[in-house]
Amino acid sequence: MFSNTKEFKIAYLKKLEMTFGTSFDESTKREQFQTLGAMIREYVSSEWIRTNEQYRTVGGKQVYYLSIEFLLGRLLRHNLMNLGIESVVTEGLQELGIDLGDLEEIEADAALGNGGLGRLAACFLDSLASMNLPGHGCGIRYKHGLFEQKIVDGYQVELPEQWLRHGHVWEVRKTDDSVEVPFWGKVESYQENGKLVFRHLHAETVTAIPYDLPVIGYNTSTVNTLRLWSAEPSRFPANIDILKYKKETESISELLYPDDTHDEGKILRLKQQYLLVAASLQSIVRSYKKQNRSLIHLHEHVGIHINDTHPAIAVPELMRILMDEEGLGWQEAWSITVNTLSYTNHTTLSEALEKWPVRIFQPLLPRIFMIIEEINERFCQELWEKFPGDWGRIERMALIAHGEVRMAPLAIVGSHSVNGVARLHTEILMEREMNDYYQVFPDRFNNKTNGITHRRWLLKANPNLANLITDSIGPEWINDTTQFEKLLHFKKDSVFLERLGDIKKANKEKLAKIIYEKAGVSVDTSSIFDVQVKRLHAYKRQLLNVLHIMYLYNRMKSDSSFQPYPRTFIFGAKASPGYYFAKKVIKLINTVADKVNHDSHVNDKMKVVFLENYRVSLAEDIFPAADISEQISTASKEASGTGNMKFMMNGALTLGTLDGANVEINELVGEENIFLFGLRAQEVLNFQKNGGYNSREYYHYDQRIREVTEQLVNGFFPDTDGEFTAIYDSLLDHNDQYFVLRDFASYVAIQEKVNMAYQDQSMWLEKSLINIAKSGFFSSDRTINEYANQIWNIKPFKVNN
Ligand code: 26W
Repeated sequence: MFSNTKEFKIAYLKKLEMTFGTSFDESTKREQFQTLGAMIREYVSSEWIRTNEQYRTVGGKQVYYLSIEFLLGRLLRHNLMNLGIESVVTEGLQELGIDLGDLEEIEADAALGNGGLGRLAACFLDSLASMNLPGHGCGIRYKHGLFEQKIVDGYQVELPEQWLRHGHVWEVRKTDDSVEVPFWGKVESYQENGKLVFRHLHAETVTAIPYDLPVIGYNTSTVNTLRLWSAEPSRFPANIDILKYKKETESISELLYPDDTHDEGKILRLKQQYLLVAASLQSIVRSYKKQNRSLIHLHEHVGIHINDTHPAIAVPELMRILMDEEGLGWQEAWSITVNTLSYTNHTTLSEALEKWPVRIFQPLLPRIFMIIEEINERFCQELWEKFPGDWGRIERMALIAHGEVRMAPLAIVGSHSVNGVARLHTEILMEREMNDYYQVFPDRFNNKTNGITHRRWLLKANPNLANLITDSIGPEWINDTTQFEKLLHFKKDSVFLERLGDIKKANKEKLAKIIYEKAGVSVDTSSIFDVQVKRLHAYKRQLLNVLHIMYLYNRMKSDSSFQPYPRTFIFGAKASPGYYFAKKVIKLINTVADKVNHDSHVNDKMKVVFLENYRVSLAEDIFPAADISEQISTASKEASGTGNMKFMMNGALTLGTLDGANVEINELVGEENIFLFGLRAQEVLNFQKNGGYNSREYYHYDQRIREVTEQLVNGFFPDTDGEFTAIYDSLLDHNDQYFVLRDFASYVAIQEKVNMAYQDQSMWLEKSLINIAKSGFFSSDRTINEYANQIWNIKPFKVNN
């Protein structure tokens, strides 16, 4: 590349002039950004080609991670960092009078995901490449990513997201690798030299065009690929309405479905899932065959991972390819399929489990449906032999029942591995949600506790802390986060702890500026920054957080002796557009913020901020500035959480329930370095199974609860009558599904403990350091290492230059 700023400047200016035909002085920030992006992408091409070449020629097994979401965020500084040229480029640009930060701001987030599942996929890609593991991503190139959120008069308003408006510097369109994907039509079967063969007739085909993005590993020559498919009209079939066909076809990759826990069941979503799966599998098998290996050995050279049930159609699609296109028999095809596929479950929420009505599924995907019927037939036969006469079990476990195709059972039966994303979650899957399948396939179930890429969420997002760590224990942690343990040596080192405190304070100052710019609220950076950022969902209990704030407000107003340590409550959350309750909670948070922030009796001690349009690039400014990490989901509902890990790695203390990965955070840091409260998972599951919870009791016995709930409907908030009735009713009439009132008292108590603890800064900083030191386990490098060794059986491969 360019080893010094001089070389960089020459190459950069030449590229800019060549690309935009404009002089540097005339060039716009966007032209300057696109020039730099294009330079990097072109530069990595040779390593990219070499990586693929060597994978093809000498490489071992490769894995393809199929995900309907990849929440990538911005890639400019991340790629510069992984290429080890961040400083030469920063200085080179400086010498040209450009601030790299300004160019960064130009790049739109690639928001091709909703939340946890999509961001996990992005972190996994970074770990695979940085660990020289042959692992690629397969996704959809949505024209519009997750909507842009505007808060208007306290309400969420969704605006279409336009990340591709100015093109996308990182992608390469690979037209010649396009694939035809058939929809509709019918299947005809006939004998051919003694074999039953199937032909898909009168299908409406769509052309899937791949756009490839380089996935650049950290400080290595490995460049893996993220292939994003875009739907385009294939050759225009005769006698159809061209415009309708064109619109319908392109609409398949037009938009990311903005729901992250609610199965909409829309046919367009099913088309998206089949486009992703059919295009990916056809292109995977096509490049595999180029290696002149027999398909009999496919599973020894290719692993295909199903990220939740959204790509579960991979099971019948691989069967279709192996049988209909490659001529294998059922049994052969089935064992290859099971050994090639593996599946991860990310949620136990019933409304998130995908079930496709047969009346939608069968006409759209006739051949695929036939194969699922056969898989189901054979599976139920097996069950009958294992559990003769046990109709109930077969009815519960069937892949097709009550006119629906159940996608989770399909993924389980068709995969050799089924994993949960945190230990508690996997236990709940094995003992409850998927116990029937666990009994039949005990060896398939395993746990892989989630992780995050410390390169983005610490090295990039919090460079001051990263430097302090490197100064203290050396740079090895960047490739091996178990090194963090060495930081424990400094837990009594006041100089070190003071630097840690200064870094946190500086990050809080930086965030305070953003809060003032974006939300117009001035916050006190010496206050406790208490942060809850994640999708808005009832089970994540942003409502509990805001009811506590109302309680504090009431107390401050009624009891002048009540002087809690100053606190700034920061929220960031998008609600699925159709999720009425969630949107009401956003309105409530903004209404409370308005009241608190404009009340001079309290606003020197308390501020509430709702940061709009929470996304990856904003999150990178929030985690480094947090003191308290709110992880307060109803126990048993949050499969893992990954925000909790990002806060921990940036020195925030977790305030949470023993849910998801909080359980493993607690085990690592010890309960004196975390703030736990609330019902345990077992208690919640028992209440759900056996009843016995009556929220009205807590309303009656706890005056604090009565006051805050009544304030939702008694005009406490001016001209909002009826605005929050739905919330009020959910708590009292619908018996508070997520135990908000049940956990209220212990939440207030633990918040009081935080209040006291924070006032002993040296003790607080020691706890903060212990959290950082113990966060190494939550690097996605550890997680991917486990997937590689225990599920995919892939080995690191050093690409040599
Ligand atoms: C059908 C609609 C839909 C869309 C997305 C249903 C479910 C999803 C995802 C599975 C929801 C999700 O993002 N789950 C989150 O996954 C994270 C990564 O494993 C976990 O850390 C979170 O706990 C889990 O809620």
